Amino acid sequence: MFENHKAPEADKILRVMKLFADDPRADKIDLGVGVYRTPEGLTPVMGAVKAAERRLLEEQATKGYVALAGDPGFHAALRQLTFGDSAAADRIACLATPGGTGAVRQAFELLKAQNPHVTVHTSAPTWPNHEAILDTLGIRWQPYRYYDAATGGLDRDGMLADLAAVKRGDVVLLHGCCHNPTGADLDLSDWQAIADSLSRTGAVPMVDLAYQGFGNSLDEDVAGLRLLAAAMPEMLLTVSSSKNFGLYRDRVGLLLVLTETPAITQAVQGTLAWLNRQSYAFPPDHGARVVTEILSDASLRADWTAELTEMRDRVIAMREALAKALRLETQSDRFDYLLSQKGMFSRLPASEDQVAQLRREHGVYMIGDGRINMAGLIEETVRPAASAIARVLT
Ligand code: PLP
Ligand code: TYF
Repeated sequence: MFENHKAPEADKILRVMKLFADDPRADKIDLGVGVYRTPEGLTPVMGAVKAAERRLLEEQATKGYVALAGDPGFHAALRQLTFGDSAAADRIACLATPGGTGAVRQAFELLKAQNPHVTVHTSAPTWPNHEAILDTLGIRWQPYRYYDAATGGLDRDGMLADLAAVKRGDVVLLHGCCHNPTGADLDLSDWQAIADSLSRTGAVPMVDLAYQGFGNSLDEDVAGLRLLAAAMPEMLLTVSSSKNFGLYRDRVGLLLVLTETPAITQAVQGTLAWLNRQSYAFPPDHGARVVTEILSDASLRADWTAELTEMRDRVIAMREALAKALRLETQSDRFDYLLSQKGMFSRLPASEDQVAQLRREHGVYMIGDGRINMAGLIEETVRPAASAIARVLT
């Protein structure tokens, strides 16, 4: 049966990961896949995670099944961390999923079950998996203007013009913070303008949140989505705990669906449980329980917040150091836009060929669209990275 089998094209981010691993050069620099790294180049298990795991090891009495939608304690903990008090809990249905990607997949499955003809509007550009999963499900998607390469910021007028034309019942996909792949974020006045626009058109927002705490702070990074939740009758939110809890491989994610009434929420909750049941039945629980333990215990939570702050500060320091080094290398302010961007990512104005040249001639690895991950830098590599970028891009 598999004689003529053809595999789909590899994920372009994971492809860079493989190329980097296969490069024997000792001075290679990995600005590719979006994971946090310490100055030692490690993606560590966070201290609070280790402590919570030790507790679980000692105290957990059963590994029995929990519930199709996951642990209600986990729902409540992440609901509070993200939405805060911006919307009543009895209007929010929740589904634990394997990672943020699982939440995105189940969100799109829900949209398709609700309306097979729905159109999802995605930022240009967006995380490639958004488009890949939409294509896999046969859901129509349409990019709206978002990134302005000339300024490194938001194309506000273009975005609002495109969003003004979306249809009632369409879905507008937004990044909660630390936009992947550009780092160009919405400020509160942009979020307000989007809320006003959605209220006029009757389109529904879906927010994907994978980097809470990596932008400005845990609360500031969700101020925009909280504004939306307070203003909108309906909204979807997908959350990943991969980055801010460092739980990548444990696969911890949550889909939250805000509806108009508690009765509708209960009906949607039933559909969410069904989506898990017909995919893999029960979602993974270990990482979710670690998150719940950390968020519910004052001391673990304080340790976690402090470590996350350290991670964010390191990413910001590398961003600032790279911008400064590029100023020196290019004798220009051409790359100062990096300073206004948030989170681990920024986008360089590099063609596919220039990206390949940086990789081949300088051992500097980034995604084909010019996306770089600031967490891949350390003090010692900032200058060589900047020098290579300046040489190839000028
Ligand atoms: N959404 C965005 C925008 C991301 O960058 C990521 C990657 O981390 C995810 C969702 C989901 O990640 P994961 O499935 O590893 O939790
Ligand atoms: O954008 C990134 O690099 C991260 C990690 O299929 C990632 O979000 C990359 C590709 C993928 C899943 C996660």
